Amino acid sequence: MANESYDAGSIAVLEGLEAVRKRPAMYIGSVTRKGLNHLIYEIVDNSVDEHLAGFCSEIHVTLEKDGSATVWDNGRGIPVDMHSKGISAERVVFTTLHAGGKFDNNAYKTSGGLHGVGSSVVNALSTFLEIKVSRDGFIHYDKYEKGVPVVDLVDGLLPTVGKTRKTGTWINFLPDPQIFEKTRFKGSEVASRLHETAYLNPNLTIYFEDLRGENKVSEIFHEEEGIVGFVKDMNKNQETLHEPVILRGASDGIEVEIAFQYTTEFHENILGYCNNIYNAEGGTHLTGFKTTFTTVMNQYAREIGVLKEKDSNFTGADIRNGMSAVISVKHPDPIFEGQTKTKLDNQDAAKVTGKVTGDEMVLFFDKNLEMLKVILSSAEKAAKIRKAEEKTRTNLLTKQKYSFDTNGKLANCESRKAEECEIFIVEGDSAGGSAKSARDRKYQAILPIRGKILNVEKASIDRILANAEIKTMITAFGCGFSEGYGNDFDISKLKYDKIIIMADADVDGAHICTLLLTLFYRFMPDLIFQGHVYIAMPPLYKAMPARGEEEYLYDDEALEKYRKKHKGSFTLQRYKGLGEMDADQLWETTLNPKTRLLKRVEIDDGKMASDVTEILMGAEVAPRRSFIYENASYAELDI
Ligand code: TSJ
Repeated sequence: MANESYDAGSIAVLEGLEAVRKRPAMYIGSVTRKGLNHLIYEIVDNSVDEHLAGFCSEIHVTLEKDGSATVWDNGRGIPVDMHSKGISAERVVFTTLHAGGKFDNNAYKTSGGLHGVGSSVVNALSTFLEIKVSRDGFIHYDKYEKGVPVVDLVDGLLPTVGKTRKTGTWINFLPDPQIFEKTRFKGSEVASRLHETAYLNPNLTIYFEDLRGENKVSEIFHEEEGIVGFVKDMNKNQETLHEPVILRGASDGIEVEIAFQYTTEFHENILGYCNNIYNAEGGTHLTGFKTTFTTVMNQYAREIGVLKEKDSNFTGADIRNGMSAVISVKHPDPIFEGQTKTKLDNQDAAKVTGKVTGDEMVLFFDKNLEMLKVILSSAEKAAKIRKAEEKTRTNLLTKQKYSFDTNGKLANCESRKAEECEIFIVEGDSAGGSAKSARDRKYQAILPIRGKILNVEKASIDRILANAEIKTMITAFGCGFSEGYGNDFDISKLKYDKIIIMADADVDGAHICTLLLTLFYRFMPDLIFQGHVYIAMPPLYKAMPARGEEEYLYDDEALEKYRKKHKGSFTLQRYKGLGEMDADQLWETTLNPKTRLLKRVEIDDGKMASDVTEILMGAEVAPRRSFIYENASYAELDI
């Protein structure tokens, strides 16, 4: 009997993992580098859970020379004893989809969204996965290949490979190149995510090593100040108005922690987390915080006379003008919704976050009147600008309705099927002109923009909307914009599947990219989050060999490679800018989906999101440039 049920069980297991290998994207979101890095986060999240349960203080993450990743912790070690199915509990963890339930060891599982799909999915998608569990005096060993166990059990239990007094879990796995388009983890992104985890878990120390390059990378993330440190990090290149404030509290089994600090900047930057997961689309915790914060601040403003009886209230956006904040909640049963399942949906999270915000901010500001005044004067400034420009804005918006599609500069495409349409935003009139004649007018639209668009980080919303280039863009995309005075953004109305920024590969081009990405990120973030924004990579050179085919080279590295490979003589043509290419060349190199090179812009975690604004704003051009090209990442040949 026992044997029969074991066989039945193991067949079900294999079918389960086979399903993961057949449709990996369903389980990890994508098989690009983003999905690849997710494998590491899936594993690390298990160790973080062990930390939250109170048993683990260290996590070590190593990117190995052979392309595999090693993760180990000093927790209790995955249980290895006999599970009810008649096999080691460890086998159940690695071969059952959503092995959870019985093994849930703490109240705040990092489940929901793309996260928490678990170790079995990583196992299924790895060429091999090796495990050592230190527990009960022994080191227990197991190994899988593409999810299938290759170690013989001893009386249903794992073999041991040594004795130890310590406890913990060690695993090493190699992502399967049959599954993933890219199998090289992106070190900087993994490090950034681990740093974020350290900010959210102040008693945890995370050791990160990247042994793959010439120079070994080694970093230790330990952030005793927690999210206060996170907010300081967000504001590190900004002028701040006060020391960060921390508000903490709990109710109904939900824990809330909020850190904020105002800067002289002209916008808000508020990051939400639930159970350590970044909520790119925000959600109820953010709403709860914002609503209460606005109400209480307006009450204070009247109390101390910043608002007179006849004055109308500050808007929420007025009050949050210049605010950087991190809101971290722990919820026993989180529900995520939204386009990318990254929006917290629990109503009780709004209630409790609101309550903690109200109670704690009153306790704080009653004792810190000076800071209260500084913050209210920032709100006053924002309100003044808003009022002065509100009228103009009304005019602009009505006008905009009627100017729809009549803007002379947009060369629209013929197709109205959004899923096949592309819009190129082209720097400069001459490049715009060539692009217009080179394009496939059936599905490619060209929108030339002149000179430099406004720096949206520095300008008020009204000036931004008054800017001709920006207005044209918003109108062309068709889905409105969100921020501040209402949320009119509707991605379902987007008229193009791909929005492609086409700028020269020089400093000015990088600047244009920066400004456009900042614009999208602030006012149409879903365009980026849902993968609609791309950067065209025009080649720097064309190599024309005496014999053989000519080849476009996209960077200096490619040129080096070419020089090494081609012994014979060749002519090298260097493109200075898009404007120099004729229509045929432009088609071949930048427009033709069969031959062009596009980079999709992806912003994954909250820390990176806050760094975007930060890095994009920094005064120096060089780091910006490298930021764009590294983090507008995942160069994909779009064939
Ligand atoms: F993802 C994974 F399974 F591969 C993995 C899990 C990888 C790594 C590096 C660590 C872990 C992990 C799991 N660390 N700590 C744990 N803890 C447990 O699984 C555990 C330990 C004890 C008990 C208990 O009730 O005694 C329960 C659990 C879930």
